[in-house]
Amino acid sequence: MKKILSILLALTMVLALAACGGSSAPAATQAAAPAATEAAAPAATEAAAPAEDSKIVVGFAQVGHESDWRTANTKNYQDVFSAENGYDLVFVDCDNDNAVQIEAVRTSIQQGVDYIILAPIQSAGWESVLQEAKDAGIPVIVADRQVDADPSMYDAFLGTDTSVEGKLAGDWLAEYLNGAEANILVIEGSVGSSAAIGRTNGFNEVAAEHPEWTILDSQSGDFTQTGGQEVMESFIKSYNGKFNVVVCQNDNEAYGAMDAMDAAGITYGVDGDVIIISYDATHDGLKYTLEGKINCNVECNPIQAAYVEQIIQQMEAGEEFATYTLVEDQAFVAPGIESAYATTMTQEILDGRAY
Ligand code: GZL
Repeated sequence: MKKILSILLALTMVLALAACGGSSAPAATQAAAPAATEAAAPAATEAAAPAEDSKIVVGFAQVGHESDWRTANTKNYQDVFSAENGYDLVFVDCDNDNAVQIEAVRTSIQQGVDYIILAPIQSAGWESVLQEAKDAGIPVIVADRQVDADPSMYDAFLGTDTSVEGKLAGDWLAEYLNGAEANILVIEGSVGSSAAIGRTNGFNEVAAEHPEWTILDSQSGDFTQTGGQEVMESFIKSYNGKFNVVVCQNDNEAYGAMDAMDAAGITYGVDGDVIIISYDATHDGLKYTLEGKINCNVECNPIQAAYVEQIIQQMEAGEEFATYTLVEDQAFVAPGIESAYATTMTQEILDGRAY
């Protein structure tokens, strides 16, 4: 609203000046003159929205509501960018639809919001919209996932490095297998998302160092439980009895895969035939890890809003701000597993988790 207020104020000043027969000098120059300021002030005040509307307006184009991780991420933004904290959060759930998300960002630009936060469903295709935001003078903070566009096209990135997460999963598996053969099935995240691309590349970098490993298949479960179950059911039809590792690129996919393996009588976890690796380390994901059903869970911290808010406050104050911030991650493993790459789960850890 701040931006709209300033436009209204300038417009009112120009109109006030025209009424006063002001000179043709640019409104900005005249705005400094007492007459313009006095003449404009009441009109500006009358024309301006009520004082409480001087909030910072933030347009947030969120991926969707596909997973427990996303739910925690959204709640975190709504808690931080609240009216009490001085914000008007224009939140759009883009329902995992790239076209909807591009339109949501364009609408924020047309509305003249003060800032745009973008959690991009897909990495590709953002150049023209980011240029439109830049032309409109609206700062853009890319959050959670990354875009392929040059960093000069937006103002800051804040999120996690999913290729590091993928490598961590691979390093843990190599430690756990200790040279044993692995026949691996991968349930990837949403196609074209930096989260899926990063986790796949990071894991494959380690797999390339292990000729005793075979990745039998890799399909997208779109970061949903339904997707994880459907892909796992398809994998079981093709590879039953031939695989001993399933990598799920988020917890909800893991829940779906577990349901499919239960239905097929396939055992998994520390006491089963199949090793499960998952990502996100959400509460239920860590509960299953504590129970030994998931062998290793690589965290991806969704509690990111406070970092973004700090950047916006620094922008507001004209201060230096971080243009690239990575949120720390770690990994957790089931009880009975000792690892140099991961923390062994305990009930105390689960009870202490924020999400
Ligand atoms: C990761 C995030 C991913 C989570 C999924 O940064 O973008 O999207 O891993 C979520 O649970 O759907």
